[in-house]
Amino acid sequence: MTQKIKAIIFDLDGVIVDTAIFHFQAWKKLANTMGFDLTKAQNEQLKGISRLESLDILLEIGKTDAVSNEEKQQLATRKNEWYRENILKMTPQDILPGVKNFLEELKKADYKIAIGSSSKNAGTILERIGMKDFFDAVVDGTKITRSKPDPEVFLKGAQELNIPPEQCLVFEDAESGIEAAKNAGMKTIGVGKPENLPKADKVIPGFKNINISIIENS
Ligand code: B16
Ligand code: MG
Repeated sequence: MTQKIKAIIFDLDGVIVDTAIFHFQAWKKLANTMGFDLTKAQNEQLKGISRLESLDILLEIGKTDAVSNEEKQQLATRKNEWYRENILKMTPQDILPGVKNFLEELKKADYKIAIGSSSKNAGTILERIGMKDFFDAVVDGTKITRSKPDPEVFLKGAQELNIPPEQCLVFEDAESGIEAAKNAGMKTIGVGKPENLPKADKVIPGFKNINISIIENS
């Protein structure tokens, strides 16, 4: 018998806010300074992955090897500074369309809600968009040691909510995040284009016109 969903865990970048575009712009700028380009399709590989692991993938894309650990730290810091210039300008207006309504509906219906993000900047973003105290739990890149597709971030979320993983459903915009949720034994709904999220149980383009019947029918 399928278990009744009691908790919903949201990825942050690309689901609640469109920071995925800021990550892309900053990685592209870094690639350009090293003499190569990063396409939107290649950028899909970086979504949901930690900063340093993303850098390794970027260096592979640019066929740039022999970079010392110290240089890697400097490159990652440079990317993060560019990225932060954009997120520091964010306001509550940057919450993606339909998201706030959907979250409020979930709260009214007594679902537990959490954030499960790989980002070390999640706290800053939640503060900027006025949602720091909105969620029942926030698990981000500062609380985990293994990045998606490892299930750690979502298992910690379920644990903090005190709900078994099989009663959790995850919204994710990255294939690595869908895999992480599946590895945690959770149901998944992808946010984005179906071709980028082949392993998701279901895919929606965003939260505009979406209501909680999508959970009840999962
Ligand atoms: P930071 P999410 C992820 O956030 C992003 O998708 C990914 O592109 C980024 O590299 C990662 O966070 C680490 O972010 O550099 O801010 O620590 O999608 O899991 O909310
Ligand atoms: Mg994401």
